[in-house]
Amino acid sequence: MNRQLPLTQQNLDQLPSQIARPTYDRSRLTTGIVHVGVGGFHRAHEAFYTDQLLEAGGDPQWGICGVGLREPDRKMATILRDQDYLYTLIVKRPDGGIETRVIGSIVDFLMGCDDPAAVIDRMADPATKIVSLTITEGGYNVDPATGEFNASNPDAQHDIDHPLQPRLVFGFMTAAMAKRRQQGLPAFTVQSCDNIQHNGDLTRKMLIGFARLQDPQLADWIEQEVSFPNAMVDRITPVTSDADIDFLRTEFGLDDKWPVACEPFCQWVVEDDFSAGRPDWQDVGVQFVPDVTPYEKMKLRLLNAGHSVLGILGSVFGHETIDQAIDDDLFAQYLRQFFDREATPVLDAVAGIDLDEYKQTLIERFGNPKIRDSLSRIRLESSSKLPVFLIPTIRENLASGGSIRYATLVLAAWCYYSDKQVDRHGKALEITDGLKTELHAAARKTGDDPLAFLKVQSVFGDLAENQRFTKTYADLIDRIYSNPDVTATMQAILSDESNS
Ligand code: CS2
Repeated sequence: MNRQLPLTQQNLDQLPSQIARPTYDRSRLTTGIVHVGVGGFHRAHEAFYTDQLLEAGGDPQWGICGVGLREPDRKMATILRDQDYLYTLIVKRPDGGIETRVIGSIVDFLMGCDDPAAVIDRMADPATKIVSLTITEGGYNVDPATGEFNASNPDAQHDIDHPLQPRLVFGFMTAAMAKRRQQGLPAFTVQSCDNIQHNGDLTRKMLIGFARLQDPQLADWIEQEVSFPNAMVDRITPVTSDADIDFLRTEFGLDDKWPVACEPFCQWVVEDDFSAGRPDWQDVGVQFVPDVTPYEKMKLRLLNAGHSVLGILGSVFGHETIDQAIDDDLFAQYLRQFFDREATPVLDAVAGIDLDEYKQTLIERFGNPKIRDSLSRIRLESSSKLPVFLIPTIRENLASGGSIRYATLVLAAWCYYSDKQVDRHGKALEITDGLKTELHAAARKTGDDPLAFLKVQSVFGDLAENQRFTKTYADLIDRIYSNPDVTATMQAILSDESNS
């Protein structure tokens, strides 16, 4: 197809009928939600649910204003603005079936680094009821030593000195809260959509921690007035590929500069604690529960940890994608054993959920061959992910006397690739991680001291003081360094365990 139709509001009517599109009147939408961190995940999840709701006749006050705080967000801002904030969601089923829908729930986009006042004003606007966040595990600015807000971050210092030109999301939200308080407006709800246990509680701690450094009275006000619902979020959303863009061009003649692809599965379990009201998301499948703890733990310790197991071991082996790794019988078996022997024994029961079935579903989701979720995405920012996804399982098994070898091998393989930066064939494996320099420097010393990598305190804490752990870890380091084909060690662990 030669003629390419640019994705804009005006062109929506001309799209081929196979592409679903908003039939609600987007010009009536106002922005009740300000979302910081508009990446693939937000666009496949919160914006998707909100679009579904608007399509079902939901209240038009719940349009979304996207916010980017930094220069790397500019590409998204520019593309969305050029496309009237529209983008295509490409849902890929494992059987090859594809559903496409243009999502219309985002109606504006602001860049904090260009115009901080515009972002603060939007958050402080009486129409704004929720500020939601996808700022990644590392974006919460936690001091690893104390678990408190990391005040030594230079950006935090900058924000304390320049309250109206903040850089961190906490500076923006604090400035907006100050304005609301001054004007006698109620607080907005702060809703974290990141993969962190008790993401709402952590956001509360960090926001109040920051506000207290700036204005203790305001911090008290936030403490009393703001709600921070905890939530479990889930939808596998790989990085958009050129093939996704080409697919829309060749199949439909649609020119969308940044669509988003995802799996059919989608889940959002949220504590119903919204001080300023919320969309009727329950009408489109969002689950509201009094306590999200068991759901989030189950997801982080099985799905996300499962990704890390396949992602890190698979990378060192030379696999490229999650489906390729799970298609390899040894990896599938190893993952299942990790789930059953290490992750599950330290999970709480989840009312209404059969864990066996959940694990089986995960294996099917990981196996979706159309998603092609790259291991390089899974490896991103491992230093923020593993302390949330995998290390707690090791700690709890150390405490209970449970098995730790499956998970510990992942840490040893992580050390190997942080040191060598190649897979077992010598092919480069890049490290994209806020702690890259520290990780590499520590891992490089492994030859002299097998436990050197564990000195990265912000990741491992005091794990290096546990003898059962260090013994297991040192043994696995020894094996991987003498034979970087991790499958030999995976095989050995599997057969040892089946004999035990
Ligand atoms: C992944 C997650 O980044 C990761 O390591 O495990 O992005 C995962 O795909 C999502 O949490 C799925 O909901």
